[in-house]
Amino acid sequence: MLVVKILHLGILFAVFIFTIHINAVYATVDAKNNNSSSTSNNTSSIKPDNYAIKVGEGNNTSSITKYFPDYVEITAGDSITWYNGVDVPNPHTVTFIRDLDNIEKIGVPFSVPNNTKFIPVLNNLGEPLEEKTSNGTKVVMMLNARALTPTVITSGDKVMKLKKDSVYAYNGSEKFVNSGPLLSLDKEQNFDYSFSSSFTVVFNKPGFFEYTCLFHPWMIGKLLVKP
Ligand SMILES: [Cu+2]
Repeated sequence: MLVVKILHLGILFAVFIFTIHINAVYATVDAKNNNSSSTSNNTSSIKPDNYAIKVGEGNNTSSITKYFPDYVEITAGDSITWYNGVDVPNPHTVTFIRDLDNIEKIGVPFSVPNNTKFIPVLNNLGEPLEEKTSNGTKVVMMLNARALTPTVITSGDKVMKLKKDSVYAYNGSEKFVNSGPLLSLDKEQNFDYSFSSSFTVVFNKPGFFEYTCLFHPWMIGKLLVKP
């Protein structure tokens, strides 16, 4: 029962914490090819391309939770830079998840001794979302740093923290590759934490890959990396 509640809370966190979205039907494609190349010739003399994908679109009345474009074909060695395209501080992530067991949710439960006291630092504002259990511990919901900062979890379960606005070389075997929340440039000051405004991934390994947004799991992006 508790587990069900906690799972539910995790979903609530993801859906609830940030702005409510109007998932409007919209189909503008805004692919920018920063270094356009007219050939798909795969010789080492061809300079890799960098593609830009806009993450979300909209303003203070309507927000579109979609990647623009949501499908691209690139060549091994190319890179993609994702950036937030919303006019208001509305965060989205770019998150590659190898399988469902590897999802890192925004809010996750932790067990602490029952007598643990949480002391607010902001003018006595706030209190932890917690629940007592029968075994002398309590369960508190915490924000998950792996969801909220640029993070990679390798196939060997090594957790790596990336820098803000990182460039990461994806090898296709990672369990979890996450941009953390991306915010439009100049919108970062709306939060107490310094988020990224872009995330760049270099794709050296051919394959078909999908990614999503941890806040809006219905946002799906796909890409084909050709040899
Ligand atoms: Cu999103």
